[in-house]
Amino acid sequence: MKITRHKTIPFQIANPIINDGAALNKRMNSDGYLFFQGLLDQDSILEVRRSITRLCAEAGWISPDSDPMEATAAPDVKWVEPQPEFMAVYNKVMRLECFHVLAHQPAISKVVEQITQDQVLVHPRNIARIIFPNNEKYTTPAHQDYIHIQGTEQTYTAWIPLGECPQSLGSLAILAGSHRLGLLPTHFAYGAGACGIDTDALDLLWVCGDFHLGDFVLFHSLTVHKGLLNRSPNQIRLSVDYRYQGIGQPVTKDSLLPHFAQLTWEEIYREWRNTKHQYYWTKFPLHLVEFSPKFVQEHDVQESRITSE
Ligand SMILES: O=C(O)CCC(=O)C(=O)O
Repeated sequence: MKITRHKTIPFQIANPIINDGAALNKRMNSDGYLFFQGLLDQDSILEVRRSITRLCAEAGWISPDSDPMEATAAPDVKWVEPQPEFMAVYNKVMRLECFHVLAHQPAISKVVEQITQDQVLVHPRNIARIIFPNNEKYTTPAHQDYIHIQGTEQTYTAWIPLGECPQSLGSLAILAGSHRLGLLPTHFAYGAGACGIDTDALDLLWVCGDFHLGDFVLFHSLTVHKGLLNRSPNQIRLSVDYRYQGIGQPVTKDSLLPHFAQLTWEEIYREWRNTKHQYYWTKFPLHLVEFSPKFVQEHDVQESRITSE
């Protein structure tokens, strides 16, 4: 029998168990996610927001008479990845030092270290999201990250909004406990990743909430999650998602490349002021494995249609 659940409940807050490795593990194992409030450095997040909104403003994506930090979209602008107009700005975002450095927030690594019981590898393939309002067709579909990352299932994504992000601005929802179902079948979908999962028959609850500056949600690579529709009248939702695993686990070479791999690390690093967070993964004896295209291959043809729309 098909059980359809539409009920959504609030995130369970993990701050009270932050220093209790056993409790963190227990909750990650049962729920597939951990939601933390106010742990991240606000100034570092705002620096990334300032840098990205400046690039958006230069591209004419921000309403001309507004403060770029408010991320008010210019009328009739609605680009999505991987359209060339989007990628022209996105590749500038990829060059931002502060965007990559933010992935190394100690608060995130400390949690991942307790879960993996290993030294933490921060994947360098960092992702930024620039989500225009009321673009339902391209809202991130329900999916599992594993098919895009591979290496080890024990990879964890930290999703961080670059500012206040109420549900109405299109925050992230998590299907609690869905990682315990293993890898689920996918179908083509518009929106980030282009692979969707039909969740109607899954007897699980969606959890979500309003994010405040400094909040983040960390989830397992098999945890089903989706973007909520950005229903704001004109505000762009800005967020980043970063990935973490234990250094002893396998990792694909692709996870060590820049997102979309349109730029080289050399190009990305050209104007950085500090070298501390450059090529840091090359110092570790990593267990490199190949990425298998078998999970996404069938969707590629359709994905190329998005580019030409
Ligand atoms: O921010 C989004 O819309 C998508 C984020 C996502 O899918 C992820 O963090 O894995």
